[in-house]
Amino acid sequence: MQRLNNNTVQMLADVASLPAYERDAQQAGILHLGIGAFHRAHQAWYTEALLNKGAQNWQIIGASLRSATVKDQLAGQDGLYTIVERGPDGEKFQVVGAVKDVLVGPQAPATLLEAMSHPAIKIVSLTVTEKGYCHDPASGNLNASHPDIVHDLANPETPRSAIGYIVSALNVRRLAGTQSFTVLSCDNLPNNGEVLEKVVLQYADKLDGDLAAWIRANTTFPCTMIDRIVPATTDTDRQELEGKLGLRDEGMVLAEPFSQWVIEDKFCSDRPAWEDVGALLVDDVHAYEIMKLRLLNGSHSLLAYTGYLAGFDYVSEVMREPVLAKLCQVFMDREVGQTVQVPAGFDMEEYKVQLRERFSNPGLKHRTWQIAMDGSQKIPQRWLQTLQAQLEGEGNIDLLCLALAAWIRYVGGTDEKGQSIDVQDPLAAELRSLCEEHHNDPVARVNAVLSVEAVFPPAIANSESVRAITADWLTRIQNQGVLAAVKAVLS
Ligand code: CS2
Repeated sequence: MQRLNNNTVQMLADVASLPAYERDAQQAGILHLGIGAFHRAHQAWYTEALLNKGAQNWQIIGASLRSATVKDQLAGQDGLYTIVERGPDGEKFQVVGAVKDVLVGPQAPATLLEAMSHPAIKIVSLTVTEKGYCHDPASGNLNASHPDIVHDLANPETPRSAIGYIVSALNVRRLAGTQSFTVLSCDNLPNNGEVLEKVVLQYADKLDGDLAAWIRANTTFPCTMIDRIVPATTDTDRQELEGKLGLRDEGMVLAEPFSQWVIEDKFCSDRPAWEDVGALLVDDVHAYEIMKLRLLNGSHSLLAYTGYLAGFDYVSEVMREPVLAKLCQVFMDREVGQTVQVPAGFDMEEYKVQLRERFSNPGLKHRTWQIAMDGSQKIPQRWLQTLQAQLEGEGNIDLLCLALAAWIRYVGGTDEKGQSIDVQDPLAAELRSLCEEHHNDPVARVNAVLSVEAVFPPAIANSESVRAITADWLTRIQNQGVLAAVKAVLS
């Protein structure tokens, strides 16, 4: 089967929208670290819309900091790939040309650093997931004993972490007298720009105080809120698309129709006019971030752990189970919604309904297991800040504690049928051994897990009510199974 590439792309003219600009006449203006499916369906999609409208020199050089998978996928395709946008009523295909090249850090760190240091690059953006920030999620400080940070401080010319690459590239620009680039975090962290700025400056300070001072004076780190549901692509997806297009596309991504990008307008260099293609450029992203992280991602994680334990593979299946759909609604209405300030012009009730419709989209096979990954890095901003706000306001915390109990049950590593769970989490081993140590005692198990300081702030770890309600849920989940336990409370 022929591959999608410059020579074959015109064969798709009748079924897909294609790049409407001269790709070879464009320079790259953005270098993106972490070119996974999410970036290709989100920031690259916005940028493509702008290139299609005639914008110049904003193509993207993508970089992977771990594997060569995306490079290999796009190598035979001249960087072209298809976005399959799938809603409840059908699907649309768009071939995207925004990605000029893909580099792989571990294969050639010097090449990646050179690309980042090129004056044409105005923005280094990143989606490296929560754990890619090498920080302590509870305090926001750089984790100086993180193996990649230890390595990068000793070998700044061949870094491994995003932080190491950013600081070394900024150093090259400083020494060459080149203008700084803007560092644009696009990960699901609250105050993502500020979190990144803090770890970058703490890291730079350890290398060279003058460099840290130069970064402080010359570089900006806007905050962003990013939103689009993009499940990991599977081989079945690729095969299905091949049947529909008559071409093989190894780099395809699947996404829902909905998309949102809110960006703090704080760039130290030129930027694309993303506001012309639907992004919102604002002075303050905070309210949007909180709303999205607590309502969307918070509910997503709740559905992922309870749904996985109840035996569901996909989020849309979880939403078809009335008990869990109701749980999601009550969680939003009674607990999370209480802590969220609605950004101007937003209708919160409509937003919550829309979220549940998005979760129910049967066209997306979004695995509960995928969302359940890296819980220790995700739950602070998804649940714990909400929990803290509810504790301070003496609000309801029952379902937040249920969420915690389901997570504790999950990281124990065995599901309700006795099958082992492939728990993917930087703290997986520690969490599992805490659970095993207190296998027969839910109260002790909850106390032990809540004492993990990298995840739980003292206000939560020491809260008697959080401990008691969570232990109670864990006992009920163990005795009755998660569905029956939830049903007993919500019906
Ligand atoms: C999900 C997110 O995997 C996860 O943890 O909650 O990737 C979610 O789909 C996106 O943030 C939606 O914008």
